Amino acid sequence: MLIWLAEQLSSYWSAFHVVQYLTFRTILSALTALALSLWLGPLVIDQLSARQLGQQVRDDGPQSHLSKAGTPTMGGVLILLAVTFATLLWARWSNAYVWVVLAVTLLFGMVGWLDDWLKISRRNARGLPARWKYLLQSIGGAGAAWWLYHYAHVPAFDQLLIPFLKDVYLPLGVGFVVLGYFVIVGSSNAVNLTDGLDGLAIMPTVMVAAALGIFAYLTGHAVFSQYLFIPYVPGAGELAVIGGAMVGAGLGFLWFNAYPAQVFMGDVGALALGAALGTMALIVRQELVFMLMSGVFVMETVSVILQVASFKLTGRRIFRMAPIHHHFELKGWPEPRVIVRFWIIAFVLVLIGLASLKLR
Ligand code: 57M
Repeated sequence: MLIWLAEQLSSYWSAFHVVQYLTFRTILSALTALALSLWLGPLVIDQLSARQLGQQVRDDGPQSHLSKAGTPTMGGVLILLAVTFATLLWARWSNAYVWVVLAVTLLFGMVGWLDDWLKISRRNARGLPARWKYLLQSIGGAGAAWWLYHYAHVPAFDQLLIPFLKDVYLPLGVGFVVLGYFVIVGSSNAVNLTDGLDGLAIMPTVMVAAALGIFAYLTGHAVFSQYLFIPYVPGAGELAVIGGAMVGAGLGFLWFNAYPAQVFMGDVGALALGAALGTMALIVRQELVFMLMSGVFVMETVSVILQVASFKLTGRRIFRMAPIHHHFELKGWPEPRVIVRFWIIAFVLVLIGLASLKLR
């Protein structure tokens, strides 16, 4: 919105031209979202507490979690408010990719909100029935992928880029829609599974969002994309503004979610953020690099799949408890140690993902 205003004002004062620069708007988007979430955080937490929107904690989990019962949840509302506001303020409204990412984020946020609300109002840990949750997520994921496939008349949307190799692509065709569905829905659920310790999901989300913002900037730039041998997707650069907003809002949320957490994000935050990352990764055509950078989310998901499969097939557990962060807790690691070590893993993976820009 402000870019439109600045364009009108720049004929009076040329300094307003600076607002046209994507890097400038990305930084301001991050700072706006950060300031907003820090400012609104205490208000939202107070409101959630006043309405008794506190977490129900399952009694079959690690004992250390029982004391977390009643911590306000649905703090993801704060993240979504900050991301949406900062994006609308600093992004170009004429860019369709921005609207797709925002729409997917808010749709998955609504699914999560419904789930959280049912859990809290019924005062038990079971919310929206799984089949409804997956149906709504599937409509959102497949719808977004289908729209992108038809809207983006860019050759890169027919190809899966293989990282670390020069000019190696797998043909996708309409398979893009299937891939897109799995990336969006998978990423949404993976972040949700990871969100089980204070700050565990939000910090890797911030790191991956920052990296995808960099990919978006380069992918939307005709010269840089050609120089780096990455796909050129006109208009994708604008997603850097959303990436910036996610970084700012995520750090603002972490301020309150840091151990010992004053608020949890709830499904409204986790499902939305995961879907947003997946959609951005699709548009910048970096699905495999995204999976690598999201290694912590992937590891958490794989631990659940292995645990469930092993338990069903052999009656034995591989981990003391899945997702894997519970395994380490039950081994006696203090919660902050698990969290920070997982952050370090995420950081290293994001660096390797960024290195794929040059190593090929
Ligand atoms: C939701 N929710 C947290 C909070 C957060 C298939 C199965 C593996 C699914 C899995 C599951 O339900 N996962 C998704 C995880 C919950 O946090 C809420 O949920 C939101 C995110 N969706 O924002 O609102 C609890 O996590 C803790 N927490 C923090 N800090 C945070 O910042 O400490 C969350 C955020 C909170 C709080 O304690 O109450 C959760 O873990 O429930 N199920 C499981 O994770 C369960 N695992 C399991 O059943 N494992 C079995 C299976 C796989 C065979 C096994 O290993 O044997 C465990 N979860 C819990 N207790 N809580 C087991 C028992």
